[in-house]
Amino acid sequence: MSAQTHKANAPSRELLEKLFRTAYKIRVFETEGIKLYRQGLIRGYFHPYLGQEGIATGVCAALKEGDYIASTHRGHGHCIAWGADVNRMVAELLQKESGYCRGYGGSMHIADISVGNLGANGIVGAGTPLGVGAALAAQIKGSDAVTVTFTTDGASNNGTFLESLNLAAIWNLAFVLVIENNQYAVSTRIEESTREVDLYKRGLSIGVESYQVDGNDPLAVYNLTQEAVEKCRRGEGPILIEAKTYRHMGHHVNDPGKYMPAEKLAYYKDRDPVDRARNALVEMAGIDATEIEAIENEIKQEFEAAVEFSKASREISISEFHDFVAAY
Ligand SMILES: Cc1ncc(C[n+]2csc(CCOP(=O)(O)OP(=O)(O)O)c2C)c(N)n1
Ligand SMILES: [Mg+2]
Repeated sequence: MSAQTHKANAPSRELLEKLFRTAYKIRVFETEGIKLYRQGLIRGYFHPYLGQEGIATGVCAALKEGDYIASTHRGHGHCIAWGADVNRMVAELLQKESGYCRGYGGSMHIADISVGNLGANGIVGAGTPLGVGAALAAQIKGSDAVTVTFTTDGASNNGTFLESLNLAAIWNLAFVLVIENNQYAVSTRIEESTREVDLYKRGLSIGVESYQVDGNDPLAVYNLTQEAVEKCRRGEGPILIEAKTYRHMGHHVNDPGKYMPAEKLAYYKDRDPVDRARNALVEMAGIDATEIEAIENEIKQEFEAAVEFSKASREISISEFHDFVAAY
């Protein structure tokens, strides 16, 4: 049990195109979504996934129908990579009835249990016990489903991290815990919150097979997750994956992120996950610039159509809110 780097097989054009499409779709969603926020159309918080696209993209491409994911407060990318309907996502952000949660949840509560998306979560670290619960249910039912929880460097200092992963380990659950180590919890640098910044080592300490991967390399993330998922389906779970990355901006849309050193930001922007997915498609599958442009235009149009769809949808009303709140 140790950290290992992945051994890449020759990827197919289909896979490379899928990775690029997903990463680019997330990029467009976040970039254009921020514009909607600035226009005052989105209320509440908005935590952009910009710079981290490689992780959701690579992980979700290695999963199949029937599997489960649990997300974080920075969850738009996970939903998109899981195949969520962009119309319903934008509508949710715009507080419209046609949104995933009828517009009552907003950015941090997009979920779709019907397809195994256990949801984004405003409580840091809460997706980990949720994911272990889903993995335990799958084991009891005798299903071969794998559950992936996306978690964060901040959450790795939360008690539920160790408690959940330890239970998954003693029960040999088909559970993959993916730490998106973007090296910040709001403005707190990881070096200020832990002595051991290589977070995969937390798994080793409790006997969990654990790996570290470049989270800005979608293909590397895919290859490693693929191996982890196969092991889980063979009953060799759980697996911990630490994916190192960096945000492209502050913690949320209104955080200028001035505390992020320019040199480090430039280092990670040079290793931009969307560019890497695009380059891989061009270099390994021989796709030309015209084809890339066509894919990009298609994705931008899909987002524009989602904005139109959402604007035309009915706004939620506060009086109806009580219809969806249960008191026991
Ligand atoms: C249990 C809990 N404690 C504190 C907060 C307030 N809070 C919101 S985001 C955040 C830290 C986020 O950092 P990290 O967990 O690394 O995730 P990232 O934002 O970097 O994706 C905190 C402390 C919270 N939402 N939930
Ligand atoms: Mg973080």
